[in-house]
Amino acid sequence: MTSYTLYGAEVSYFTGKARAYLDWRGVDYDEKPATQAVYRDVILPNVGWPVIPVATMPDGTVIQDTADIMQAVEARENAHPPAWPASPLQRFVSELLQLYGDEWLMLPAMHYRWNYNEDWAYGEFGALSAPDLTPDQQYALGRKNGARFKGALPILGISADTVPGIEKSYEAFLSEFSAHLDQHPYILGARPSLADFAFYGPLYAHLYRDPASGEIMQRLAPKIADWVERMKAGGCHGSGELLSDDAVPETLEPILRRQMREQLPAIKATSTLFSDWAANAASGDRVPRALGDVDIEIESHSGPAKARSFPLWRLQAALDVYDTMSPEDRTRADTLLGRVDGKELKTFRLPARLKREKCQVVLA
Ligand SMILES: N[C@@H](CCC(=O)N[C@@H](CS)C(=O)NCC(=O)O)C(=O)O
Repeated sequence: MTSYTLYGAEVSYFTGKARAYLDWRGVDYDEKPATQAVYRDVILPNVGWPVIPVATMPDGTVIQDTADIMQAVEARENAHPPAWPASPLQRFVSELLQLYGDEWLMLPAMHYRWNYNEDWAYGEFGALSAPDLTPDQQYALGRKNGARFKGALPILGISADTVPGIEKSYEAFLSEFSAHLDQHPYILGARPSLADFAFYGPLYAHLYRDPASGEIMQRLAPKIADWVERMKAGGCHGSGELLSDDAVPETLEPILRRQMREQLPAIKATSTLFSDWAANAASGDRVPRALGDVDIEIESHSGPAKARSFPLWRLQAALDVYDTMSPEDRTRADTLLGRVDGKELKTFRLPARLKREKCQVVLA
Protein backbone atom coordinates (compact mmCIF):
# COMPACT_ATOMS: atom_id res chain seq x y z
CA MET A 1 0.00 0.00 0.00
CA THR A 2 1.23 3.48 -0.82
CA SER A 3 2.01 5.51 2.27
CA TYR A 4 2.06 9.06 1.02
CA THR A 5 0.56 10.91 -1.92
CA LEU A 6 2.10 14.02 -3.42
CA TYR A 7 -0.24 16.09 -5.58
CA GLY A 8 1.77 18.34 -7.81
CA ALA A 9 3.32 18.78 -11.21
CA GLU A 10 6.58 18.27 -13.03
CA VAL A 11 6.38 21.93 -14.04
CA SER A 12 6.03 23.14 -10.43
CA TYR A 13 8.83 24.69 -8.37
CA PHE A 14 7.71 23.51 -4.95
CA THR A 15 6.60 20.07 -6.12
CA GLY A 16 10.21 19.62 -7.29
CA LYS A 17 11.45 20.47 -3.82
CA ALA A 18 9.08 18.01 -2.08
CA ARG A 19 9.74 15.27 -4.64
CA ALA A 20 13.51 15.56 -4.31
CA TYR A 21 13.15 15.23 -0.56
CA LEU A 22 10.80 12.20 -0.75
CA ASP A 23 13.07 10.47 -3.27
CA TRP A 24 16.12 11.09 -1.10
CA ARG A 25 14.25 9.96 2.03
CA GLY A 26 13.32 6.81 0.12
CA VAL A 27 9.75 6.59 1.39
CA ASP A 28 6.96 4.88 -0.45
CA TYR A 29 4.85 7.55 -2.15
CA ASP A 30 2.72 8.10 -5.15
CA GLU A 31 2.88 11.34 -7.12
CA LYS A 32 -0.39 12.35 -8.73
CA PRO A 33 -0.82 15.24 -11.14
CA ALA A 34 -2.79 18.18 -9.79
CA THR A 35 -5.51 18.06 -12.42
CA GLN A 36 -8.57 20.30 -12.33
CA ALA A 37 -10.39 17.48 -10.51
CA VAL A 38 -7.66 17.28 -7.84
CA TYR A 39 -7.84 21.04 -7.24
CA ARG A 40 -11.61 20.76 -6.88
CA ASP A 41 -11.79 17.59 -4.78
CA VAL A 42 -8.60 17.60 -2.71
CA ILE A 43 -6.80 20.93 -2.68
CA LEU A 44 -9.55 23.54 -2.37
CA PRO A 45 -11.61 21.71 0.28
CA ASN A 46 -8.57 20.97 2.47
CA VAL A 47 -6.20 23.86 1.88
CA GLY A 48 -8.65 26.61 1.01
CA TRP A 49 -6.75 28.08 -1.95
CA PRO A 50 -5.29 26.73 -5.18
CA VAL A 51 -1.69 25.80 -4.46
CA ILE A 52 0.66 22.85 -4.98
CA PRO A 53 2.22 20.68 -3.77
CA VAL A 54 -0.19 19.14 -1.34
CA ALA A 55 0.61 15.86 0.40
CA THR A 56 -1.51 13.34 2.19
CA MET A 57 -0.01 11.33 5.02
CA PRO A 58 -0.82 7.63 5.53
CA ASP A 59 -3.49 8.60 8.10
CA GLY A 60 -5.15 10.88 5.53
CA THR A 61 -3.92 14.18 7.00
CA VAL A 62 -3.55 16.78 4.25
CA ILE A 63 -0.49 19.02 4.42
CA GLN A 64 0.51 22.05 2.40
CA ASP A 65 3.82 23.83 2.41
CA THR A 66 6.92 21.95 1.50
CA ALA A 67 8.67 22.52 4.84
CA ASP A 68 5.60 21.25 6.72
CA ILE A 69 5.38 18.21 4.42
CA MET A 70 9.05 17.43 4.96
CA GLN A 71 8.83 17.93 8.71
CA ALA A 72 5.79 15.65 8.95
CA VAL A 73 7.54 12.91 6.98
CA GLU A 74 10.75 13.34 9.02
CA ALA A 75 8.77 13.01 12.27
CA ARG A 76 6.83 10.00 11.07
CA GLU A 77 9.75 8.11 9.54
CA ASN A 78 12.27 9.04 12.23
CA ALA A 79 14.97 7.97 9.77
CA HIS A 80 18.67 8.77 9.66
CA PRO A 81 20.37 10.87 8.57
CA PRO A 82 17.92 13.73 9.06
CA ALA A 83 17.05 16.21 6.29
CA TRP A 84 17.60 19.12 8.69
CA PRO A 85 21.28 19.14 9.71
CA ALA A 86 21.57 18.28 13.40
CA SER A 87 24.37 20.73 14.17
CA PRO A 88 23.46 24.36 14.86
CA LEU A 89 25.43 26.43 12.35
CA GLN A 90 24.70 24.06 9.47
CA ARG A 91 21.05 24.14 10.48
CA PHE A 92 20.98 27.94 10.63
CA VAL A 93 22.62 28.21 7.20
CA SER A 94 20.20 25.60 5.83
CA GLU A 95 17.20 27.63 6.97
CA LEU A 96 18.70 30.79 5.47
CA LEU A 97 19.36 29.04 2.18
CA GLN A 98 15.88 27.54 2.21
CA LEU A 99 14.58 31.13 2.45
CA TYR A 100 16.83 32.07 -0.48
CA GLY A 101 15.93 29.05 -2.63
CA ASP A 102 12.21 29.23 -1.94
CA GLU A 103 11.68 32.95 -2.11
CA TRP A 104 14.51 34.70 -3.99
CA LEU A 105 15.48 32.24 -6.71
CA MET A 106 11.79 32.64 -7.58
CA LEU A 107 12.80 35.83 -9.39
CA PRO A 108 15.04 34.26 -12.04
CA ALA A 109 12.86 31.13 -12.16
CA MET A 110 9.73 33.10 -12.98
CA HIS A 111 11.47 35.65 -15.17
CA TYR A 112 13.10 33.07 -17.41
CA ARG A 113 9.98 30.89 -17.54
CA TRP A 114 7.59 33.62 -18.58
CA ASN A 115 9.92 35.80 -20.61
CA TYR A 116 11.82 33.04 -22.44
CA ASN A 117 9.58 29.91 -22.34
CA GLU A 118 6.04 31.28 -22.35
CA ASP A 119 4.44 29.18 -25.10
CA TRP A 120 6.13 26.03 -23.92
CA ALA A 121 4.87 26.67 -20.38
CA TYR A 122 1.28 27.10 -21.61
CA GLY A 123 1.45 23.70 -23.30
CA GLU A 124 2.78 22.15 -20.09
CA PHE A 125 0.11 23.77 -17.92
CA GLY A 126 -2.62 22.56 -20.28
CA ALA A 127 -1.27 19.01 -20.43
CA LEU A 128 -1.20 18.90 -16.64
CA SER A 129 -4.75 20.13 -16.16
CA ALA A 130 -6.39 18.07 -18.87
CA PRO A 131 -4.17 15.21 -20.08
CA ASP A 132 -6.85 13.98 -22.49
CA LEU A 133 -7.26 17.13 -24.58
CA THR A 134 -5.49 17.71 -27.92
CA PRO A 135 -2.28 19.78 -27.84
CA ASP A 136 -4.16 22.81 -29.27
CA GLN A 137 -6.88 22.53 -26.65
CA GLN A 138 -4.24 22.07 -23.95
CA TYR A 139 -2.42 25.18 -25.14
CA ALA A 140 -5.65 27.21 -24.95
CA LEU A 141 -6.42 25.88 -21.46
CA GLY A 142 -2.79 26.41 -20.41
CA ARG A 143 -3.00 30.06 -21.49
CA LYS A 144 -6.01 30.45 -19.22
CA ASN A 145 -4.49 28.64 -16.22
CA GLY A 146 -1.01 30.04 -16.75
CA ALA A 147 -2.24 33.65 -16.74
CA ARG A 148 -2.37 33.62 -12.93
CA PHE A 149 1.28 32.53 -12.74
CA LYS A 150 2.51 34.95 -15.38
CA GLY A 151 0.53 37.59 -13.50
CA ALA A 152 2.85 37.01 -10.53
CA LEU A 153 5.75 38.73 -12.32
CA PRO A 154 4.94 42.29 -11.17
CA ILE A 155 4.04 40.98 -7.70
CA LEU A 156 7.54 39.51 -7.43
CA GLY A 157 9.11 42.71 -8.77
CA ILE A 158 10.01 41.35 -12.20
CA SER A 159 9.75 44.31 -14.59
CA ALA A 160 11.65 45.94 -17.41
CA ASP A 161 13.52 47.93 -14.74
CA THR A 162 14.68 44.92 -12.73
CA VAL A 163 15.18 42.26 -15.43
CA PRO A 164 18.78 43.30 -16.22
CA GLY A 165 19.60 42.99 -12.50
CA ILE A 166 17.78 39.65 -12.18
CA GLU A 167 19.76 38.21 -15.10
CA LYS A 168 23.06 39.57 -13.81
CA SER A 169 22.35 38.21 -10.34
CA TYR A 170 21.31 34.80 -11.65
CA GLU A 171 24.39 34.45 -13.84
CA ALA A 172 26.60 35.42 -10.91
CA PHE A 173 24.74 32.95 -8.69
CA LEU A 174 25.34 30.24 -11.29
CA SER A 175 29.06 30.85 -11.13
CA GLU A 176 29.06 31.03 -7.31
CA PHE A 177 27.14 27.79 -6.90
CA SER A 178 29.28 26.11 -9.58
CA ALA A 179 32.42 27.09 -7.67
CA HIS A 180 30.89 25.51 -4.57
CA LEU A 181 30.07 22.32 -6.47
CA ASP A 182 33.69 22.15 -7.62
CA GLN A 183 34.55 21.47 -3.98
CA HIS A 184 31.51 19.65 -2.58
CA PRO A 185 28.96 17.31 -4.15
CA TYR A 186 26.04 18.92 -2.26
CA ILE A 187 25.47 22.10 -0.29
CA LEU A 188 26.79 20.92 3.07
CA GLY A 189 28.87 17.92 2.09
CA ALA A 190 28.46 14.48 0.63
CA ARG A 191 24.68 14.19 0.82
CA PRO A 192 21.73 16.48 0.20
CA SER A 193 20.01 18.26 3.06
CA LEU A 194 17.29 20.89 3.43
CA ALA A 195 19.02 23.59 1.37
CA ASP A 196 19.63 21.22 -1.55
CA PHE A 197 15.92 20.41 -1.69
CA ALA A 198 15.05 24.11 -1.58
CA PHE A 199 17.52 24.99 -4.35
CA TYR A 200 16.32 22.07 -6.44
CA GLY A 201 12.76 23.48 -6.71
CA PRO A 202 13.70 26.41 -8.97
CA LEU A 203 16.88 24.93 -10.37
CA TYR A 204 15.04 21.86 -11.65
CA ALA A 205 11.43 22.73 -12.41
CA HIS A 206 12.09 26.06 -14.09
CA LEU A 207 15.73 26.76 -14.70
CA TYR A 208 16.77 23.28 -15.89
CA ARG A 209 13.58 21.84 -17.31
CA ASP A 210 12.23 24.86 -19.22
CA PRO A 211 14.05 24.50 -22.56
CA ALA A 212 15.51 28.00 -23.01
CA SER A 213 16.52 28.19 -19.34
CA GLY A 214 18.00 24.70 -19.40
CA GLU A 215 20.16 25.73 -22.34
CA ILE A 216 21.51 28.65 -20.28
CA MET A 217 22.27 26.40 -17.31
CA GLN A 218 23.97 23.75 -19.46
CA ARG A 219 26.07 26.42 -21.16
CA LEU A 220 27.03 28.56 -18.15
CA ALA A 221 26.91 26.07 -15.30
CA PRO A 222 27.18 22.41 -16.37
CA LYS A 223 28.20 21.52 -12.80
CA ILE A 224 24.79 22.72 -11.60
CA ALA A 225 23.04 20.75 -14.33
CA ASP A 226 24.98 17.73 -13.09
CA TRP A 227 23.88 18.44 -9.48
CA VAL A 228 20.27 18.72 -10.71
CA GLU A 229 20.59 15.32 -12.36
CA ARG A 230 22.13 13.78 -9.25
CA MET A 231 19.33 15.24 -7.11
CA LYS A 232 16.74 14.01 -9.61
CA ALA A 233 18.18 10.52 -9.35
CA GLY A 234 17.52 10.54 -5.62
CA GLY A 235 20.57 12.37 -4.30
CA CYS A 236 22.36 9.11 -3.45
CA HIS A 237 19.32 8.12 -1.40
CA GLY A 238 20.36 9.54 1.91
CA SER A 239 23.91 8.25 2.10
CA GLY A 240 27.08 10.29 2.66
CA GLU A 241 28.10 12.59 5.48
CA LEU A 242 27.69 16.30 5.97
CA LEU A 243 30.93 18.17 6.70
CA SER A 244 32.23 17.36 10.16
CA ASP A 245 32.48 19.79 13.09
CA ASP A 246 29.44 21.79 11.98
CA ALA A 247 31.59 23.33 9.23
CA VAL A 248 30.02 25.67 6.68
CA PRO A 249 32.02 25.75 3.45
CA GLU A 250 33.55 29.10 2.53
CA THR A 251 32.25 28.56 -0.99
CA LEU A 252 28.71 29.22 0.29
CA GLU A 253 29.65 32.68 1.53
CA PRO A 254 29.22 34.50 -1.81
CA ILE A 255 25.67 33.11 -2.01
CA LEU A 256 24.87 34.13 1.56
CA ARG A 257 26.39 37.57 0.89
CA ARG A 258 24.14 37.88 -2.18
CA GLN A 259 21.15 36.93 -0.03
CA MET A 260 22.00 39.56 2.59
CA ARG A 261 22.51 42.19 -0.11
CA GLU A 262 19.48 41.45 -2.29
CA GLN A 263 16.84 39.60 -0.29
CA LEU A 264 17.25 40.87 3.26
CA PRO A 265 16.40 44.55 2.52
CA ALA A 266 13.13 43.47 0.89
CA ILE A 267 12.28 41.31 3.91
CA LYS A 268 13.12 44.11 6.32
CA ALA A 269 10.86 46.52 4.44
CA THR A 270 8.12 43.87 4.51
CA SER A 271 8.61 43.43 8.23
CA THR A 272 7.94 47.15 8.79
CA LEU A 273 4.63 46.80 6.95
CA PHE A 274 3.91 43.63 8.92
CA SER A 275 4.39 45.62 12.12
CA ASP A 276 1.65 48.07 11.06
CA TRP A 277 -0.68 45.21 10.16
CA ALA A 278 0.03 43.24 13.35
CA ALA A 279 -0.70 46.29 15.51
CA ASN A 280 -4.38 45.94 14.63
CA ALA A 281 -4.59 42.16 14.28
CA ALA A 282 -5.43 39.44 16.78
CA SER A 283 -3.81 36.11 17.48
CA GLY A 284 -4.92 33.58 14.87
CA ASP A 285 -5.58 36.22 12.20
CA ARG A 286 -4.41 35.15 8.76
CA VAL A 287 -1.51 37.23 7.52
CA PRO A 288 -2.38 38.69 4.09
CA ARG A 289 -0.23 37.27 1.32
CA ALA A 290 0.94 40.81 0.53
CA LEU A 291 1.25 43.56 3.10
CA GLY A 292 1.66 46.48 0.72
CA ASP A 293 4.43 47.58 -1.62
CA VAL A 294 8.19 47.58 -1.32
CA ASP A 295 11.07 48.38 -3.64
CA ILE A 296 13.53 45.66 -4.43
CA GLU A 297 17.09 46.26 -5.59
CA ILE A 298 19.06 43.63 -7.43
CA GLU A 299 22.49 44.30 -8.92
CA SER A 300 21.82 48.07 -8.91
CA HIS A 301 18.47 47.74 -10.69
CA SER A 302 15.43 48.58 -8.64
CA GLY A 303 11.67 48.53 -8.98
CA PRO A 304 8.44 47.94 -7.07
CA ALA A 305 7.25 44.57 -5.78
CA LYS A 306 4.53 43.39 -3.44
CA ALA A 307 5.60 42.95 0.17
CA ARG A 308 4.99 39.21 0.25
CA SER A 309 4.51 37.96 3.81
CA PHE A 310 5.58 34.35 3.41
CA PRO A 311 9.34 35.05 3.49
CA LEU A 312 8.84 36.41 7.03
CA TRP A 313 7.75 32.94 8.10
CA ARG A 314 10.86 31.32 6.63
CA LEU A 315 13.08 33.99 8.19
CA GLN A 316 11.49 33.37 11.59
CA ALA A 317 12.48 29.70 11.30
CA ALA A 318 16.11 30.68 10.65
CA LEU A 319 16.20 33.19 13.50
CA ASP A 320 14.70 30.62 15.86
CA VAL A 321 17.70 28.39 15.20
CA TYR A 322 20.05 31.30 15.90
CA ASP A 323 18.21 32.22 19.10
CA THR A 324 18.49 28.74 20.58
CA MET A 325 22.25 28.40 19.94
CA SER A 326 24.72 28.02 22.78
CA PRO A 327 26.99 31.06 23.31
CA GLU A 328 29.89 29.25 21.58
CA ASP A 329 27.81 28.32 18.56
CA ARG A 330 26.39 31.82 18.36
CA THR A 331 29.90 33.24 18.30
CA ARG A 332 30.64 31.07 15.27
CA ALA A 333 27.35 32.14 13.67
CA ASP A 334 28.22 35.79 14.31
CA THR A 335 31.62 35.36 12.68
CA LEU A 336 29.93 33.92 9.63
CA LEU A 337 27.27 36.65 9.59
CA GLY A 338 30.06 39.25 9.77
CA ARG A 339 31.84 37.69 6.79
CA VAL A 340 28.69 37.68 4.65
CA ASP A 341 27.59 41.22 5.60
CA GLY A 342 24.65 39.80 7.55
CA LYS A 343 25.46 41.24 10.99
CA GLU A 344 21.99 42.77 11.11
CA LEU A 345 20.52 39.34 11.67
CA LYS A 346 22.09 39.25 15.12
CA THR A 347 19.50 41.74 16.32
CA PHE A 348 16.82 41.94 13.66
CA ARG A 349 13.62 40.24 14.83
CA LEU A 350 10.08 40.22 13.46
CA PRO A 351 7.80 42.65 15.35
CA ALA A 352 5.38 39.79 16.15
CA ARG A 353 5.58 36.03 15.99
CA LEU A 354 4.00 33.91 13.29
CA LYS A 355 2.69 30.35 13.34
CA ARG A 356 1.02 27.91 10.95
CA GLU A 357 -2.63 27.03 11.27
CA LYS A 358 -4.80 25.19 8.74
CA CYS A 359 -2.19 25.50 5.98
CA GLN A 360 -1.90 29.27 6.51
CA VAL A 361 0.52 31.65 8.18
CA VAL A 362 -1.26 33.37 11.07
CA LEU A 363 -0.34 35.72 13.88
CA ALA A 364 0.83 33.69 16.89
N1 LIG B 1 5.41 27.93 0.52
C1 LIG B 1 4.72 27.02 -0.36
C2 LIG B 1 4.68 27.60 -1.76
C3 LIG B 1 3.88 26.79 -2.75
C4 LIG B 1 3.69 27.51 -4.07
O1 LIG B 1 3.90 28.74 -4.19
N2 LIG B 1 3.32 26.74 -5.09
C5 LIG B 1 3.05 27.28 -6.41
C6 LIG B 1 3.35 26.26 -7.47
S1 LIG B 1 5.05 25.78 -7.48
C7 LIG B 1 1.58 27.60 -6.50
O2 LIG B 1 0.75 26.71 -6.56
N3 LIG B 1 1.25 28.88 -6.45
C8 LIG B 1 -0.08 29.36 -6.54
C9 LIG B 1 -0.16 30.75 -6.00
O3 LIG B 1 0.87 31.23 -5.48
O4 LIG B 1 -1.22 31.37 -6.08
C10 LIG B 1 5.43 25.67 -0.30
O5 LIG B 1 6.61 25.61 0.07
O6 LIG B 1 4.76 24.65 -0.56
